[in-house]
Amino acid sequence: MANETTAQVNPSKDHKSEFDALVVGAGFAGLYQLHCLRDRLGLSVKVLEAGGGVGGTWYWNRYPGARCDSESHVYWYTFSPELMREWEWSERYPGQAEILRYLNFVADRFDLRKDIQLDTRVVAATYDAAANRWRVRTEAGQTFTAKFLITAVGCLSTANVPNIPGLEDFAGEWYHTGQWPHEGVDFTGKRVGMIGTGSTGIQAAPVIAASAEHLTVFQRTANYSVPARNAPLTAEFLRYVKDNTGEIRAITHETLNGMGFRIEERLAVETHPDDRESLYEAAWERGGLQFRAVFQDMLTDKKANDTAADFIKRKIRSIVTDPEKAAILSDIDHPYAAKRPPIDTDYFETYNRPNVSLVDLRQAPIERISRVGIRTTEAEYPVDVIVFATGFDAMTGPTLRMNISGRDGLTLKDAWGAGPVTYLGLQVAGFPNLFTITGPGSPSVLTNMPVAIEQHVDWITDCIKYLNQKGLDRVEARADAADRWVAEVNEMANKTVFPLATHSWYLGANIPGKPRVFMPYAGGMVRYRQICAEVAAGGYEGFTLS
Ligand code: NA7
Repeated sequence: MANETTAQVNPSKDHKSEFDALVVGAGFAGLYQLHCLRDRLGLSVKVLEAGGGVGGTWYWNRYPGARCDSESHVYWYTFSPELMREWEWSERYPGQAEILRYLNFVADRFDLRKDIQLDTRVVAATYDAAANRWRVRTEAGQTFTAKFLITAVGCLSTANVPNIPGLEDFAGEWYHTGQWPHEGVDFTGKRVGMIGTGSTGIQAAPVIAASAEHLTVFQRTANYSVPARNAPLTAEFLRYVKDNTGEIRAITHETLNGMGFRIEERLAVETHPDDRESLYEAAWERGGLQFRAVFQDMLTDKKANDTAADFIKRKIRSIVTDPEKAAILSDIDHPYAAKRPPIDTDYFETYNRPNVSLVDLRQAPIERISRVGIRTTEAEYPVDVIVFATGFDAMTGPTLRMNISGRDGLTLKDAWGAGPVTYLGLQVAGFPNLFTITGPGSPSVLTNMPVAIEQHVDWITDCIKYLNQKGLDRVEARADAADRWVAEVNEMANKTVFPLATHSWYLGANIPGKPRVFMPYAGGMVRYRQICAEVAAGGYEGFTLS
């Protein structure tokens, strides 16, 4: 997709290399962190960004149908009421191009570009204890140093192209959805094979099918999806947003996961089946992630969850006319929302098109990619284009690939060898003055991300301000505090149905060899925000300050 907002000048290739703080990544997190440290604390800050433009996730994920699952009036920054009034969304869910325009608007509005260096991938970061500075090296061989290093690299930014034998021999084109060509891909007259039915594949399939000669979807794990019911926003709703910026921000701070809706108090297990059905039906019609809000116990009680799962499976079978396809699509092996729940526009309906077929990889796994297509243990499917909608090395991947070494030569890779160990998802013991925005152990991917990001950035900003005010130079998570936090993360996860989806990327299970640890904090944003605030109010309890 050609996008005028990405043709950017790169004004920041100057020679200064020493800063108070380095921020890696210029998506939602990096942009706001730059604004806070530079404009509120007066620090010298440089943002290093691998992409050719700002926007993070929304710079890279340009696949057909790419759209946010959070509703637009809560998927933005809320730190500035003026900014909320100046920007106007066009649809209930913002599309990729519109979010990218928004982030570019923010970069201009707060004059951020001059401190962002684009096309700059960080390949190493080493803590120099004697100097108390982080030394950061880029792919091009530039070095920078700073007292504080802040990773704003996102949770889903390391593309996972599965290691399927034969890809190098494939005669056609192939793409990963998270590294989509800016000029777009023309599917006209092409036979397309798409691997993956997560949120991405579910968004992409209907759009690809509309222009391709034929689309074959390769499904390993059947997935739930609820209609998004996307639509243009009315003038009345836009007026409501402009008039209620404070209330909108307040709601996202009060809800479990920073969304714009509250989860109902009622329990599925105590609701009469007829009433339950009506409530689910109404939620299906309303559409969106809000489906999860129908009952309080949906994610904590398997029996309650079963009622939602059963409803959606019946919906799938009622939409998809071919009984064989319907059976494959509705044969879902995990609780609803235990893996990230997608929302869609005409996903299941797409299987009723004559040019769409479905391959059940559970029955016959992919064996290899041949010169002409995708070969399973049962058949070969000739294709001209392969789309890998195969997700990401989530949560730890983007941070680990920066080759971070802390105190006494401890590498992050070793520190996280058995799975990520963090304190509050914000810091790692052994890595002084390193902050990880929406790191593993924080609510991150279980929330509406901008809300989690603003909370982290504000907390980090306050922490650095505190150090400066007290004449302190160093903050480091204590190992015992981190261990206690990991126990809390596990305890919260075990109160939910999340761990029952044993193959989810929340657990790292999509990446061969990755430790299986439930990575995000499932205790909810409200509880998490309160814990973080108490830690700060208590003089940064659990951290060593020196
Ligand atoms: P996901 O949710 O990780 O989905 C990836 C899909 O690709 C999923 O269906 C996987 O099946 C499938 N997959 C992955 N590797 C393979 C191999 N080797 N063979 C066949 N199928 C495979 O990624 P998305 O990009 O859809 O979504 C990521 C997040 O972005 C999303 O949750 C939102 O938060 C935004 P599996 O289920 O592992 O069997």
